[in-house]
Amino acid sequence: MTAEHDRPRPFYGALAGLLAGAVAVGVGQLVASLGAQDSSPVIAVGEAAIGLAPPAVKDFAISTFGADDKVALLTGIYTLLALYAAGIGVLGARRRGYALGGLAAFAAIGLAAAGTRPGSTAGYLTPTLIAAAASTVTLILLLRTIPARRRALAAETAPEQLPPGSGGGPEPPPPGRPADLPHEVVPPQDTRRTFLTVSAAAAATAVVGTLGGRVLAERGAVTRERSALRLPRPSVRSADQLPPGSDLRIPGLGPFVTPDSLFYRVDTAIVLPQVDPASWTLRIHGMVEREIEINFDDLLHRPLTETYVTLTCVSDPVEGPYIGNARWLGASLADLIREARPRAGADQILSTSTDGYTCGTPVETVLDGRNALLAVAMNGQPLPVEHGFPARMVVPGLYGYVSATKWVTDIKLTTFRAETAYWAQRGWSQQATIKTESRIDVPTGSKTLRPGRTPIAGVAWAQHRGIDAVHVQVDQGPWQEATLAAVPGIDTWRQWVWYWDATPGTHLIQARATDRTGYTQTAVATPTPPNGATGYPQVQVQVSR
Ligand SMILES: Nc1nc2c(c(=O)[nH]1)N[C@H]1C(S)=C(S)[C@@H](COP(=O)(O)O)O[C@H]1N2
Ligand SMILES: [Mo]
Repeated sequence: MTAEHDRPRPFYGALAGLLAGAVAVGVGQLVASLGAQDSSPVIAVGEAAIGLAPPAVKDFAISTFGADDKVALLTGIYTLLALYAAGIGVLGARRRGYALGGLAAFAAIGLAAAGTRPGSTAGYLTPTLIAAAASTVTLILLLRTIPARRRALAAETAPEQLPPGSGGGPEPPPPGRPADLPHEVVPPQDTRRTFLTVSAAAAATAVVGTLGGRVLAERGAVTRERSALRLPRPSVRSADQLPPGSDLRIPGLGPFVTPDSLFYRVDTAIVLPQVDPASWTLRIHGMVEREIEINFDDLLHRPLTETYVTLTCVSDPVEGPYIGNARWLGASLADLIREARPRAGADQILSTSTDGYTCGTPVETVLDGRNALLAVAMNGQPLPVEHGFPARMVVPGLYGYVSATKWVTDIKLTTFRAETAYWAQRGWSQQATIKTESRIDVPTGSKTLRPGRTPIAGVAWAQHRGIDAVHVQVDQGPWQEATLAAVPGIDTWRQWVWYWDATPGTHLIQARATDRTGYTQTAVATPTPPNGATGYPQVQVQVSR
């Protein structure tokens, strides 16, 4: 036998590391579920990673993974964690110090992430500390009992050849030199059995911790509060009736009102904030003459407006999906701000959500008469939790990151000079009006078309300016004016269609929108950072003979 056989096999080291990592995740999740969800080390690291990602990375994540960006992030974190844990195990099997050092580094990252979560208290450190302790115990127990190749061999072939007097369980090898021990010191079968027992216990802890954590976390969910909520009827203006013809009902064209299930979701929350309306309050303070605090009941008793507004994410690329139109019910945000009597010079409404996300909106825009809302309902139902239950801001005409704060509980009047909100700190523009843009929904270009009359249809938007015209171009031909659908106002997108007499061959179709100020969307292609993508939407189509 060669010296190779004397060393612990890397497989067992890796397994020990993975199990210790799984214990850390399970225990961390379980302990976190008893308090703040985002104090779990994995969640805290994930949310910190979102916060640290430069705009280009955020943009890449959103354009690559879309609404699954959080699943992708967590998958990435778990993959890195697994590799790291396996590595610690393999190294730790050689030298215990490596394992302990690796664990300490892991704990330090978890503590740093959890300790810097918005609103974090000393309690935020508990899940990571307990997880690290459980993980350390697991790893040490497993590393001690890793069956080396010769031991395993001995256990299989000649268990009765154990030296006498060694039946009292595994002796801990001296720290740092487990591999150099003479194997006969540890009874192979006991060792192996211990390794298997500890492994099974570790796996069980990981599973129970993760599932238990999920169950406990769901107890804190506000699903029941949401279904119990009775919405008042709109008192100011009802948008119940859409003008006839607002939906062209062309197959493949997105519906005028986006169903909640298809509505895009963009936010920094890995675990959705669960905000009980019974304890929700909104405070308006800062550069105001009169500080205001209202609770949810106060909010529901205010005059409520219902209106259609199309939300758009600044990260929506040309032809992208991060835009959706809904019917919102809410109180006038402008009235609330005015009641607080902003002081001269206050130009920014800095809104904050329960999870510490911040957003800066120009005071001037909110007060200019548009339907800026503190919304409580979306499409006739209380806001879905992922869309901000129980209250969010909706301001027609501004990208979501500068206007649409979900789970909003704090509004501070300040200046753009004095304070910079979350995404603006990360390189996006402090102020960003939604650009005049359009999208081609049909044809998609994926199917070969038949020659003859074919609808080319899509949506165009220039919220709070309104869409005046959409033109379509085939190859380098003339720009043709599309037919526009009806709209309830100027704050939504607008469907359009142009019927093309398709001719055999390959063609490039482009579109461009013109808003009611007379501005036509630019052909210049720009990426989404720092304030929204531009360029004509284009579809390449094949038409058969
Ligand atoms: N609390 C909170 N509100 C938020 C965000 C967020 O990350 N946290 N993201 C904003 C962004 S970037 C957009 S585009 C809109 C998206 O709203 P939706 O998820 O309801 O579609 O929410 C805005 N409100
Ligand atoms: Mo966004």
